[in-house]
Amino acid sequence: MGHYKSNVRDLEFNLFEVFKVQDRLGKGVLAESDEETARGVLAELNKLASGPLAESFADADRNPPVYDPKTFSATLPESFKKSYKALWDGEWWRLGLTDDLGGFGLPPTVQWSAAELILGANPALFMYLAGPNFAMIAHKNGTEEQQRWAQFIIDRGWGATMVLTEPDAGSDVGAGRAKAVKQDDGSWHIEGVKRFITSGDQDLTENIMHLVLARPEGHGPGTKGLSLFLVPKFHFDTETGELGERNGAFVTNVEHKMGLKVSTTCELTFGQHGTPAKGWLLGEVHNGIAQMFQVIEYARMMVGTKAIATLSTGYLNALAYAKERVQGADLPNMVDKSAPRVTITHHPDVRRSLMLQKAYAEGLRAVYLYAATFQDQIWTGEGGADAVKLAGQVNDLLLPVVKGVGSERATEQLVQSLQTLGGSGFLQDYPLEQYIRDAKIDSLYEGTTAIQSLDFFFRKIVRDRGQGLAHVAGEIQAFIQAEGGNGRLKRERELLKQGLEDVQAMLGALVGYLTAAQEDPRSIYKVGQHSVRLLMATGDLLVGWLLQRQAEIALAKLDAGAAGKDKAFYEGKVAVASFFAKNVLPDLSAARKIVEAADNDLMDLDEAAF
Ligand code: ST9
Ligand code: FAD
Repeated sequence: MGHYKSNVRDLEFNLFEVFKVQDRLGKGVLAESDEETARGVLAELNKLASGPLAESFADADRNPPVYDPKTFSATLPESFKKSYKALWDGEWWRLGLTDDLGGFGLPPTVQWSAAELILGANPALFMYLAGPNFAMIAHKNGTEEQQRWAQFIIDRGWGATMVLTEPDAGSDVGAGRAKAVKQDDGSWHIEGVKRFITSGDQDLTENIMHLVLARPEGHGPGTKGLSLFLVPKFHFDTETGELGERNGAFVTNVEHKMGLKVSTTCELTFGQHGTPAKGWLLGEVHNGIAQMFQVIEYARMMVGTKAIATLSTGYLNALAYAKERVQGADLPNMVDKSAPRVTITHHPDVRRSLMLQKAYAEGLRAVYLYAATFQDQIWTGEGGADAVKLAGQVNDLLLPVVKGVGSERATEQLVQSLQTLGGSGFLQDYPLEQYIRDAKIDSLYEGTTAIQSLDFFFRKIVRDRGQGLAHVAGEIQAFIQAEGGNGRLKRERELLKQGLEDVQAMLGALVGYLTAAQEDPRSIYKVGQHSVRLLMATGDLLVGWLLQRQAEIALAKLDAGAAGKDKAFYEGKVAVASFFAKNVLPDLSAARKIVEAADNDLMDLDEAAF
């Protein structure tokens, strides 16, 4: 048995019973697909993920990539290369592509469900698959000539990277100093050092296309002064794609990390080893940060889904262990020293923890798939221009929740999954310790949680004038008022109503502090102190709501006589929604009180007092 425990039943429940994705299939750009195709894809990929992809997960952690400074190259472990080959040969990289570039014609909801299986089994594999996906973005933004290059990336299976970070430019991308110097032949020479570049080198693909942010000489400061350049590892014949000379972008170090070790994290040095690093301006327009954000948006969704995928397999591993492990007597018999010993699933605290793990694993899965339903709408263009615009706003609003809350809750709950295994969880015999190490990165890269929370409040709510938010709040409100479930889950709906009010009040308080900053600029510190709290509270509200939506469907199925495994599945859905409403949603009232009572004592304190 491999380490990966998938949950295809829950993916399909979301897709076909909750979000009714099948209603979209068979039309327009999705004309070639139907429910059976989508289920078939998940079933096949599940076999691959649980078997050949998961197989190298631990080995590649224990035998991480080796860097050779003489050749500036990184070599990956053979076990991992075998898994990558299985994934590549299965043409799974086509899943994320549009039809014109050879995609499978399936919508983002199905693409992300499929992605969860790869990301849960062996996340670095997915990241090395970036070539075709980044090529699609290069194709969309590129000149006609560059569109041909994008096709080479896809057809020849090249790797790709996103290159923003520098030693002094992490969260603050606009502080980047790498520069670009225009050449007479229309190309550019890139000069500088980039840091922490994922997949910067590997020996899986014949070439790598780096998507690099650099500042053309004379351009202004900040992110708006950056442009995006296509910088290949090897030059290539622009007619045939055949490889030529080595370009001057060299990996000068590979980092030693806490986890996700098989994913190379590289220092990438441009134009400092005797060979110029030639790059080409994407689309021949200076619009780098906006172009790069097309990549970042995809990558943020990917990181959130990765965290949630790991949380889910962590929970299912903990559950399997708990059902087998016998320890102690049932609590009512605790004084009887000869009472029969029971499996730890009998202990209330183990049950509490398992149910909370389930709530976040399944609730956050629903959140990322809910976000993907808006991506579906953008993908198909259904509903016309206004509807697609609104779908874009809602998707933008949800991305920091998927990424920020997904990664934070995964980190927190994976520690609880390990706890369920007791001391055994601390051993490398079980995957939990690696899950924790591999998933910790998710709250850091692609914008830390603090950055997600600022994006959420300032850009996705205030700058959006609350339009995306109003749509989501309207859906939650409508659900509360609809009173489905035939009078059942009434208390849970009341708790959800209170949760919605609490989050709205928190937001109101933060907007108030922002408005007050016009008079007292330091008032904005109150926003900065509580933006993560708002983001996390919104995540809990969405989890609570979507679990209740699922419970309503589950109740109907139970009423209709669901039996066997289905009965247990639906009963679990009702139970988890109720548990989350009663045990987590009330915390939002406390969070609201904290936000409403915010002061600036923390900011007035001398640094020496910390
Ligand atoms: C990284 C990579 O960490 C991690 C690993 C990734 C691996 C990738 C692998 C992918 C795999 C793919 C595989 C596919 C396989 C498919 C198989 C299928 C089965 N939204 O607010 P301003 C833009 S990479 C959109 O003033 P500052 C916008 O253009 C490193 N756009 O910002 C805006 O202009 P305007 C990641 C946004 O104060 C402009 O930026 N690093 C957004 O100048 C300026 O905005 C980070 O993420 C947005 N949310 O700069 C950095 N926000 O306003 C984190 C901004 O006119 N730091 N723009 O529209 C930040 O995000 C900062 O907030 C900042 C601040 C840099 C944006
Ligand atoms: P800093 O920006 O120095 O942040 C330090 C702390 O300060 C954080 O807690 C942060 O939340 C907080 N902070 C910073 N600014 C603010 C603010 N304005 N408000 C509130 N809090 C703030 N980059 C790439 O370009 N390409 C890649 O492929 C890539 N892959 C990576 C892979 C790995 C394994 C790692 C570790 C990093 C990778 N990165 C990559 C870089 C990654 O995106 C950055 O590490 C991340 O954006 C944070 O930047 P930093 O590490 O410099 O931290």
